[in-house]
Amino acid sequence: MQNKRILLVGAPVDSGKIRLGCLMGPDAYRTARLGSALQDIGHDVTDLGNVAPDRSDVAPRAGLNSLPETIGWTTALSRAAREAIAKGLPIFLGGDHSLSLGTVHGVAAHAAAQGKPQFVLWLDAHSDFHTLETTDSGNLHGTPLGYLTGRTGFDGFPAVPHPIPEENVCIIGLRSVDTAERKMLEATTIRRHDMRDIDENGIAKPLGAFLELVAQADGALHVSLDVDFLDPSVAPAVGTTVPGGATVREAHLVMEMLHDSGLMTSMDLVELNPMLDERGRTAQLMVDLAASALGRRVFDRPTPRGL
Ligand code: 4U7
Ligand code: MN
Ligand code: MN
Ligand code: MN
Repeated sequence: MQNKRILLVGAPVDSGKIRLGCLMGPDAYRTARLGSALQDIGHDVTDLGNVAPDRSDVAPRAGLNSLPETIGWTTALSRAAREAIAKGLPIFLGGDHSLSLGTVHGVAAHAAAQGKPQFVLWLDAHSDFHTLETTDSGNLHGTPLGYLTGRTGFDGFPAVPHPIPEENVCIIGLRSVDTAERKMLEATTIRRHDMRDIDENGIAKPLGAFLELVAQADGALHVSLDVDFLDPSVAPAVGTTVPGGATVREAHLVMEMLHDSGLMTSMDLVELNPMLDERGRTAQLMVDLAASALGRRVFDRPTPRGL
């Protein structure tokens, strides 16, 4: 049996893009019984409820959607993340991906205080590497990796005293990268594996190599799982679907390897929009993936009950 202390932290952030619905994500995960799934494999689970955004007096900016609101979420979630990670392994229940502006900011501060290097695994169809200056859509869920790696162009946001070193970031699942992001990304040492790379080489090798680096550095590892990492045929409940994503088994294998490594110290589940789901199947898949990441094995997945 496992016995980690797991904290569920609701982050009903919906300010990172135009289409609404991600604010229902935390309750969809609760309804799909994330807490008891983790208890069933032996963990001590505490649901801390939902975080509320700080008030922000930053002025709105033309071309950027909900900038003040997103800054208010960033400061509140950074604080909540620092508090939660001091007690155990937080799982942040999104909410759109702009929540990672705050959660990773917070966990990185905790790692720095402990003298540990922070690593980030970004499972996503997109690179989310825009700045406030380069985004065309104005949707801030497309910016967290730019912010967290310390790029300039985030006026109004809290400073990033502990930027994630580029070589400590690994993105897997890429298949939709804007021109501005590609140009910036190509000038970095961020590790990136697009779906063609996964098709040719499988998902285990690049992930295993990254986990090896984390282990050698004795680092902290934050995992940010965007629903659109998955193929839309198995995970329809997301606004930014891109065909050609990870299969159910590829995603589970990532989670199983994360568990075996024992390295994951925090996790985001992001971009679930329950308004777009089909009978809860995407919420359920995300819950099953989180359970795999925390130790549920493929041969002891329960037959669904209560249908
Ligand atoms: B997600 C996009 F233009 N790049 O900037 C943008 F394609 O958190 C999409 O990964 C961003 O879902 C997707 O708006 C953000 C777009
Ligand atoms: Mn994303
Ligand atoms: Mn995405
Ligand atoms: Mn764009």
